[in-house]
Formats: sequence, C-alpha cells, structure tokens
Amino acid sequence: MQFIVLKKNSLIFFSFIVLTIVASSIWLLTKKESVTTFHPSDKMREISIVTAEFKTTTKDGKEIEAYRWDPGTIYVEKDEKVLLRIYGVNGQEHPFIIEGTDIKGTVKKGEETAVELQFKEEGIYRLVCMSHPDKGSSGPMIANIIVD
Ligand SMILES: [Cu+2]
Repeated sequence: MQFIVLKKNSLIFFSFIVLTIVASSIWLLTKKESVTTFHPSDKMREISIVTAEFKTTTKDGKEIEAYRWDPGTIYVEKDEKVLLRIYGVNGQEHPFIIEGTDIKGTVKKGEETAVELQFKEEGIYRLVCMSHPDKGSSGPMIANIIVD
C-alpha cells in the first residue's frame, strides 16, 4: 500500500494554491457578469447649439451685425431620437420654427430651450429664427438639420 506523504508546509502551500484558484475564479466570474450586465444606454443623443452674433463696424463707422445658430449645420439619422438643446448667448430673444414640422419655440438670453427631434423622412430641415430670417433683419439665422 502506498501513502502520499504530505508535510505540514506542503499542505499549507497547496491549500494556498487552491484558495488562490478559487478566489481567482470567483473574481473572474463576477467580472464577466459585470461585463454582460452592461447595456448600451437608450438615452437620447443630445446636440447642443448656441445663439451667436457677428458684429463689426464699417469704414464709415456704421455698425453691422448678424445673428447665427452655432453650429449652423447638425446631422441626425432618420428615425433617431435627438434632444436639441439651444442656449441663448447673443440676442435677447429668438423665436424659431423648424420648417416641415410643427416644432417651434423661443430661445432667450441666458436660458436653454430643449426640443425633441425625430424625423421620419430624410431631407434638409431648416431651423429658422423668425426675428432674423435674412440679411435685412440681421441674419440669416438659419441652421440646417441634415437627416439621412
Ligand atoms: Cu434670432
């Protein structure tokens, strides 16, 4: 009959190895679980723009200005839900519409106006400030929303 003789030190060593393996396994399993429980956020994508102003004085001392949405072009996917945040920096008030939709609102200085966007059809939708729609009214304050 054969016996496996283990010294006390060997027993402690092997116990340590087994314990390390068990601990590592638990850690790895827990870690794997935490990876699989990751879900992509279904939070809406947010796009932030501001109201801006260009201002200068001509040679003959005349002050000229133009209000703008900045950035002036934004891109969204068809059917994508987007939260458009517009912060009023320059100009007291900008009442706006988005052509081809019933979206409208007003951006006031120092305040943020947020609108939800979701376009069912591709195209270029214009965000138009009704106070500054063209050069003659210190515009054109028009941004293009590209949907594709
Ligand atoms: Cu405006």
